[in-house]
Amino acid sequence: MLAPHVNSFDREKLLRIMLPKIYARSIILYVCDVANFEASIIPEIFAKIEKEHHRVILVANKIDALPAGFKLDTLQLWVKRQISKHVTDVKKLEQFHICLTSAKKATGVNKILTILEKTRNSNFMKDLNHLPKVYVMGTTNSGKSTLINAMLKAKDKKKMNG
Ligand SMILES: Nc1nc2c(ncn2[C@@H]2O[C@H](COP(=O)(O)OP(=O)(O)O)[C@@H](O)[C@H]2O)c(=O)[nH]1
Ligand SMILES: [Mg+2]
Repeated sequence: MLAPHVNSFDREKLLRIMLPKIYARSIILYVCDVANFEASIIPEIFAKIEKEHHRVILVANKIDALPAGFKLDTLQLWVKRQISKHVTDVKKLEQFHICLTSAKKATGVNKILTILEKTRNSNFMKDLNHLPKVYVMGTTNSGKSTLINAMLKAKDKKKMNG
């Protein structure tokens, strides 16, 4: 969505146009590149998430690119700590699910589908007067397109297996 080289004027303008269009009580799939985590965070989006009622699936993508033997438990904790730097109210961390994925190798994708399904059927999304909205966000090259394709494939596979 936003490349790091987008100059600040364009960036502000883009965010100003785009952020108000997000429906309240939505699901936000926020895709980060684990190898470039800090640069994958768009603070304005985090501020928006915190102000409104959304559920966030923080996707820490490209785990296949980590050095062999990297402990995923440790990574999960590390990601949580990084997010906590970007929210002012720690209680808001409860809105976040953290999913470690490799969109390229389709690792961790089923967990996202399960969370999406549970959230869609939960009280959180009850009585909406529009279809539930899911937004896929993240900086350029974090893997959004690859993830969407992997999710569609995994969903087809699930359907075929009944
Ligand atoms: N190693 C690795 N590369 C990935 C992964 N997901 C995406 N990529 C690569 O990252 C680049 C950007 O991916 P893309 O889905 O186009 O990102 P987008 O700009 O967010 O839509 C492409 O070269 C992808 O092949 C992943 O899980 N692991
Ligand atoms: Mg893309």
